[in-house]
Amino acid sequence: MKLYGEANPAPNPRRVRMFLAEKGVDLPEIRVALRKGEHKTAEHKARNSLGQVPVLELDDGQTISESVAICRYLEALHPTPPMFGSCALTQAQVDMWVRRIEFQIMSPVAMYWRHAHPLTASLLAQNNDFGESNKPIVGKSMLWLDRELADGRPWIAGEAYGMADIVALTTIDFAGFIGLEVPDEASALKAWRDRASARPSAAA
Ligand SMILES: N[C@@H](CCC(=O)N[C@@H](CS)C(=O)NCC(=O)O)C(=O)O
Repeated sequence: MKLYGEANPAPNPRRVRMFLAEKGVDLPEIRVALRKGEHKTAEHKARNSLGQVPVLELDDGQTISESVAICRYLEALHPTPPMFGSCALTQAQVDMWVRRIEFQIMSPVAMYWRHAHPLTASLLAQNNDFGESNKPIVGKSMLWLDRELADGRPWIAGEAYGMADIVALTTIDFAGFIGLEVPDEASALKAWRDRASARPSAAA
């Protein structure tokens, strides 16, 4: 089994590396240079028709795309420690939070990145006004997550660190890289980020 990914700050391949680090599982990763367009070659599109990373390639050549789906597959192979919840309730809570982070924070971050950031300007016809319009949405969503975390729970989906924390940390770190910082007043979110960043897996 091997991964196709890209170096940080690319957030989606980092999710899988962090997940593997939490599990203590080692997998080779082949880097697909996004800046050189290697993800849009026929060779990579044969692995993922959307031309994106990460991709997990199984020993028989089958491939799985989408970072959360890859982690789900790896969770089934390596169930301990559980990263997608350990009972019906916590499993649903992890799913709920993964989807919330993706829709509420990752989507506007991605739209800002694609449509307003100079590093993507040569890759598509940007709509700068639309891109910029996502900036306040990201701030508002981060403040929403901060209010959620102000109840004192240690991790996003509750008592256990898991996939929702990985999706959130990779998203928030990437947002910072492109200039969308966590608002100063978001003290619970910043405290959560410090806890999550202190785990060895954050270095992945
Ligand atoms: N929903 C996908 C998103 C994958 C994605 O957007 N990956 C980025 C790198 S972090 C990429 O390949 N971007 C190039 C592109 O979309 O053309 C996942 O979770 O894996």
